[in-house]
Amino acid sequence: MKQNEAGDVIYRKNYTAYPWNVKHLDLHFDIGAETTTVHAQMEFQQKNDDHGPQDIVLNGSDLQLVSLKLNDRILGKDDYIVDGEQLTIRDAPAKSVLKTEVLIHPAANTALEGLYLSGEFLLTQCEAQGFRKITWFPDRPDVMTTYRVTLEADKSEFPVLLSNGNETNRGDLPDQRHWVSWEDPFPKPAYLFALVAGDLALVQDHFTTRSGRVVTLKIYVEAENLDRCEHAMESLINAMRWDEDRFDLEYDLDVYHIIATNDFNMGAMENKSLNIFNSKYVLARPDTATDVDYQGIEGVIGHEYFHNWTGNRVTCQDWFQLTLKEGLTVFRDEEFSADMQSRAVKRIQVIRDLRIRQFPEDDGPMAHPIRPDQYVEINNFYTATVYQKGAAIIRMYHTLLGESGFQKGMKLYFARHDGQAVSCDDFLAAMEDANNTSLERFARWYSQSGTPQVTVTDHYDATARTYTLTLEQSTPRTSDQLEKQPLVLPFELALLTAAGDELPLQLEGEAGNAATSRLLIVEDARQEYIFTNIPEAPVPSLFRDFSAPVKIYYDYSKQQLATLIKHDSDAYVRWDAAQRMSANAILEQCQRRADGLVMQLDADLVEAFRGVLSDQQADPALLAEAITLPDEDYLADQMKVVDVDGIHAARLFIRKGLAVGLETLFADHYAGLNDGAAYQKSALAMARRSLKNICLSYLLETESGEALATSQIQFSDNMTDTLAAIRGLIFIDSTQADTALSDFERKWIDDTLVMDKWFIMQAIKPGLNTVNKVRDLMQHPAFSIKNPNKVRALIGVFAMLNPTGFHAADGSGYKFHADRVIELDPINPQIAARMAAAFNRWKRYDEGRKVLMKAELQRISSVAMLSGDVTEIVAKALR
Ligand code: 7MF
Ligand code: ZN
Repeated sequence: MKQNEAGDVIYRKNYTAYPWNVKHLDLHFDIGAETTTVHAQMEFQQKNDDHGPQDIVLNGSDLQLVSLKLNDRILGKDDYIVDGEQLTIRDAPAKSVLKTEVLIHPAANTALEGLYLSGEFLLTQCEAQGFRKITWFPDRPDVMTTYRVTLEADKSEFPVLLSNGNETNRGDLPDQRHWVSWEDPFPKPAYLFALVAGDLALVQDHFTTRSGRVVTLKIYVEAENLDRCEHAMESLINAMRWDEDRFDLEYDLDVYHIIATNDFNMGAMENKSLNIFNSKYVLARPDTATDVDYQGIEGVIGHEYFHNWTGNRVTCQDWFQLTLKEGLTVFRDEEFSADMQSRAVKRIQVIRDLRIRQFPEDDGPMAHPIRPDQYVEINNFYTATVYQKGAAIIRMYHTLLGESGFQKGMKLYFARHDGQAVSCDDFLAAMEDANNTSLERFARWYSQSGTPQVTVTDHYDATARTYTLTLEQSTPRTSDQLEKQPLVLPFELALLTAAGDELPLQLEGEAGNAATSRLLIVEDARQEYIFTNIPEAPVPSLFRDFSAPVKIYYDYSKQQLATLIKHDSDAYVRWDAAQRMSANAILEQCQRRADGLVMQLDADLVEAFRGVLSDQQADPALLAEAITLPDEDYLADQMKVVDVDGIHAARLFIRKGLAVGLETLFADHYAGLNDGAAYQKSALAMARRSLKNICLSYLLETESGEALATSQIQFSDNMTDTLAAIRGLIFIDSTQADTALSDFERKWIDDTLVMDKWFIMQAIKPGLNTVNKVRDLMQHPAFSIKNPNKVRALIGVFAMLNPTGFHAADGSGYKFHADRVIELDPINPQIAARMAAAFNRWKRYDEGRKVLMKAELQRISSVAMLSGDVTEIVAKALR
């Protein structure tokens, strides 16, 4: 059952190459939901045949072995050893053909790794180490080979039989059976293998590549979803065109398949020419999916498509290098989304996500560098650090080298490594060599964990007209690493006058430099910059576009923040200034509340928001971002000891104050945006809906809101507006909320993706009663603990996005959640481990909550037969 039953620690430094080449792999599947028979034939060739016969070591998990043959000789008990998940074949000759036959049981596979059943069809998930649940094989990414796959099955039960590459042949068999064979010409690691077998419907289109290759694009879904594939197809075509335009990369096969499944542990998977997607990231219709869903689909379709070059053509030497493909591919999908929608809005969303999800990881028990040095269970290392911080570090190469330097580096990377399994060092070397530069110090970003803190202080000398800016960087020690070094920080800077004009930035000793925004490179722990000819004490606009993933400390006055909010040309700085001002106001009130004082509304904040909302020129989506208050977890991160209820109450107080103070403005915006126009998918229409719905959420804090929300539900022709209004009613505890929820339920009861939203709305409701609601909802017919989307929607959302519910002082939320982790562990250890991580930051809470959370962690850890996945998370949390 368990991934790594021994719980062994695996170290990056122990990497050794596999001693054999695998020349080819032939697979034959006799498909059945209960039992599938897998025949494999693989040709081994010693890399170094000087020393005669050698052992062949293969990986396997939960396989029922039928037979083993080496060079056509049946192997007996003395010819091989099975030890846990390893099969060792003794003394194999330098050239050896191994034939294996095993039985596997897809319908019994609830872990959703390997071959498993989803509804009526079978499919696979092999990353990172799922192939070993299909057949014996060296299941490591540096063993690459070509695959020929034959699938045989009942024709009516499994009319569609898919695998990687091109279809080469098919035929009928006796007893209403048939077969199809596939050949993938590109050598690939086992984690990119996939098969799909079942009765699926098809939407088809095509894309002609720049060099004239006509690629057939096929999206396979369950028949009832055929009318929800249009956006995914459009996104795929956009992604293919974008990768040609921006990265000069073309698709390399004649077919591209996407399969949507309701049962998937993660977002999607880039299997060569046979991507498998969580249906959440494929299926959309305006009445079933929100604008955020539409954007998510575009991003994930792009992400998986971009892996074809960054991940598949060039893959990872070992799993420690995961960020080589993931950080780079996230960077690429971020850029794709930025080019498709509004760059500034996308950038802000990425930055917010990094701060909310990755910064806490760096500050908790799971802290690790983007390239970890050790792990117990690799599935636990598909983290915000590897992905989001990894992408932020790729973005810094881009900032340092510029678009053309970066693209030169990419070109060299592919020229050197196409068809290879490589390391992060190889990527860095390609960037260095293509740009004739050294990135030796920059490389520390790969090995150092933790979020650097940059403290900025300044001094204006009115007589000398000089402005001195001092940056001090340090990275606090993390749970995995005590010693930290200074890092290379790209530092984009401008200086604004009080009137909001950018000043020319001339450093002391420099000849005339008229640039008003400059990229400086910070390398040392302390660095000082003296600017000359500065006519007044300026407002520093720091780390523009978030040029380095750091925490920035500068003691901005309210007035300085107001200047940035009003005038800065950098959207991130403007947004960040608004966030700072809001966060300061909320945290101040939180403190007053803790001191037993009445909370007070900050008039400057109201004025700043009034200014933002009065900007007629701004992109409505940017306005929406600017007036969204920092979320409770982000605020919690700013406190020494988290005051769960205080943050909630103070944030609500400020929200309400803004709503009342700016009611006319919100109402005017709302009225203007709520223009009765029919739904449109355009970026502008989405931007307008986002601002409209933020305005509605404020108006719900006033008398007028309830009626607006009720009418919005009634007249809505899209899920974005419907959901925003119902969520709002639930949030204010309106008497209309129950009706809205039950109407919604009646309408969508048979639609599993939409019902996820119904669960989320209820699980996220603040307050002490929600734990009981969530417990009841687990009995709802649309809920299943075996379905990861359902688990995330109800259990995950409650534990991770509902602080006042989860952290109820009596421990009821903790106990409920620990029970769920224990219940999930034998069903799906990967998902159980993700859920267990909700306790990771227990040490940041007050004594009472700490004791309660620790006790739950201990209760989980004492469960017999606990999976390696959960054991690793819980053990680290308790350390
Ligand atoms: C966009 O990375 C960003 C991240 C692994 C599974 C998809 O392509 C993937 C797979 C996990 C977590 C996040 C993502 C993926 C996985 C993902 C998807 C889209 N190789 Br685990
Ligand atoms: Zn990926």
